[in-house]
Amino acid sequence: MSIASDVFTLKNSNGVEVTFIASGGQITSIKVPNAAGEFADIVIGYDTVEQALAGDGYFGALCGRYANRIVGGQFSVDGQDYQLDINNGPNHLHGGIDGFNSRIWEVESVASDNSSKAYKLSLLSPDGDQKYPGELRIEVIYRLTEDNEFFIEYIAETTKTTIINLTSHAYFNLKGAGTGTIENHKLQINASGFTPISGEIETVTGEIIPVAGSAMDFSSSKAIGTTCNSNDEQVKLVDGIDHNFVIDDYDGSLRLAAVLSDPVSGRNLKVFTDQPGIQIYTGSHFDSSETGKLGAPIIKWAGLAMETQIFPDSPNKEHFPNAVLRPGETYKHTCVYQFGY
Ligand code: FUC
Repeated sequence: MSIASDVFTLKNSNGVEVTFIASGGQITSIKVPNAAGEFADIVIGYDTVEQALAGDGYFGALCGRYANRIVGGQFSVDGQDYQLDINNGPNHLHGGIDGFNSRIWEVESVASDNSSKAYKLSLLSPDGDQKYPGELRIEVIYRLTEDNEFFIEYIAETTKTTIINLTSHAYFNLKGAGTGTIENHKLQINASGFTPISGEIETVTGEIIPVAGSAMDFSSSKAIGTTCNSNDEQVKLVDGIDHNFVIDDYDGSLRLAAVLSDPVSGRNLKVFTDQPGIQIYTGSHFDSSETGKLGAPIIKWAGLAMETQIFPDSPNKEHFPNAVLRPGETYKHTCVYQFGY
């Protein structure tokens, strides 16, 4: 049996190291080199496990049952209405007040070949858990390869028709956690559309609009600060970026979704996924009130979350990708973070 504070480490022969804890499967550090062989911890968070257990709760965590927002916490499946917790303004966010991000996941080492080291994280979510229908069995594989790729592979099955959308919530700062903001980081997203939000409902309106010509245009690599510091209406609503991008050419296969790079350290990060969307979040709610790694305050825009997922509020938007999972089906989701320089 795992306990919340159990710490696990994946390390490859290049010295790349991913550390996580059983609580929320929270990734507590990722150490990667740059071209000069200098290593940095590129995920924001805390210096100690004790702080991680008492802290924010979403840093590096597995989120579910439905990552992101569901308007009013309401949805229906098979003619049955459900009311979930409201824990974020008027909406349900990341599974509500008792999200998977703070559950104790059962962690075991799993057999792997020479080029890949892996752990399996399991969670049994009973029927009615978080007020969702169906008993949900979830397995997540964390796997680090010799090519400096960190795989997150999810599978889940249910006993009753339900909805599901799992994600991982690490915030990256490629210069190193605690060294400043990500304003100078460059971002490129393979998305020609995004799902705009409304200030009134505090999440997506249901529209999908082109990024072309707007502050959300990351079709070519661009400094994140250009967008965060702009007067764009969508940016002003959330003091930065907190938007779902519609990844081009979605067909369920694994493909490149985004590339983040830091001109100062020379490090970069490629995100691959088989999911239709990616929530890009600049950590706009951090207000320096918490002390993070290197003893530095966790400041606004300290890191960038790139959460591969189905779209926000898909259960209430018929034209959005399907988030329904039925008995006998298997939910599958792969996200790969590849570290380079
Ligand atoms: C992200 C954002 C939110 C939120 C949360 C912790 O997924 O969409 O706005 O603050 O993470």
